[in-house]
Amino acid sequence: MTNLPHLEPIHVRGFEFRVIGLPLVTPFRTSFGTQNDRRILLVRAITDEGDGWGECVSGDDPLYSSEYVESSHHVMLHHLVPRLLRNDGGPMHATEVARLLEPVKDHRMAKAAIEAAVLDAQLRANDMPLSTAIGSVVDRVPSGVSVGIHDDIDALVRTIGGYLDEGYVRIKLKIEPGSDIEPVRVLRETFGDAVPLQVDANTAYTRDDGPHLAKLDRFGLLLIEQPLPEDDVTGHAIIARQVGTPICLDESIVSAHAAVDAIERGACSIINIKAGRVGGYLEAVKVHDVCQERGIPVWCGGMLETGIGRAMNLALAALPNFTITGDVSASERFWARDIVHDPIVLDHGHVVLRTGPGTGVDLDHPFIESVTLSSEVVGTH
Ligand code: NPG
Repeated sequence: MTNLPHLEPIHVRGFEFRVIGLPLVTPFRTSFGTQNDRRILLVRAITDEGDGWGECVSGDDPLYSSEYVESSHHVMLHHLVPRLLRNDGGPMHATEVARLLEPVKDHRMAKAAIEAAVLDAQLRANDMPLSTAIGSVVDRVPSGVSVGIHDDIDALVRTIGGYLDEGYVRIKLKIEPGSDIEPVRVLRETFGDAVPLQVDANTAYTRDDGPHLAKLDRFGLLLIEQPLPEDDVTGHAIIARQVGTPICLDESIVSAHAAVDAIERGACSIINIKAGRVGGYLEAVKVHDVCQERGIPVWCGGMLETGIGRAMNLALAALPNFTITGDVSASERFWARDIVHDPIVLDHGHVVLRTGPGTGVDLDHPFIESVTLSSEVVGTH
């Protein structure tokens, strides 16, 4: 349940698209590749009532999903924005954005970023924090960290030891065939069974790998995330019957509808929610709700967001059915300098929600300008 229907509408006049480039503090390796830096498409909604900002989580390359920075930019410019500006600056609610964009197939990360910008603008105009609007129930959430694949297990142990010393309360380790059972065994041996640990395969296994993945059962992991390709929901149901560790889906869950389908087919007992992957924060709340109704716990995923996306993720992760610690780490886990003045910091293993209107973040405009690769404004002024 959101409080959004009661807000005053805004009048959207145009959008700014700004691509920035930021180096990662350390390379991040997943089963689909290694990332050293990141281009990020920021979206500014320009309204009569003031600006709002959203962040698109599309990557540089179409490796996590089919979307990437240029595809998102193109579809926003040529297909999404024209649909939103059709009513010529007439009154608009953020809750209408998804319906107006619905005829365009997929491109959920692009839609999510546009909706986030409009939502931020409308919430700021109404002086309401995102957390209040979507029904957050806590003001801080426990913080988990995602750790990339390491060739050198000693280096992996050092990395994870450092994160545990910083206070992270849960570790997620990326795995792929050839780098799975052994690193998990060494981590358990080094840090003990009490450390909350889970693994993420990012679709790197096949339907035949159930018996292999079952070898992870003895390590008491919280979950195994997305072992099979995103379109193989039935395959996940097969794996879920062969493996004792709970199966969690990420890439396969592109909407509340997909979540219900996967749950009904027995493909997962836990769901990772990422607003970008499901087409927006409002759809993410719906995914949360359908999971809650079916007794399926959820956690908040991350997509290497800057402070804008991180602040929005925190509000989402504070909903009641987010009972599993998420990838809501501090800004400095990925960025030497965030694009907001008040970066997300770790506080005794927790991260604190923003309390200001909208996303609640204060953008560091001079820094954003200095890392801008391109920018353009579309619409009327
Ligand atoms: O904490 O922001 C974060 C990163 C968490 O591992 C993480 N994200 O597959 O969930 C994932 C992975 C990812 C990152 C996927 C970037 C796609 C792009």
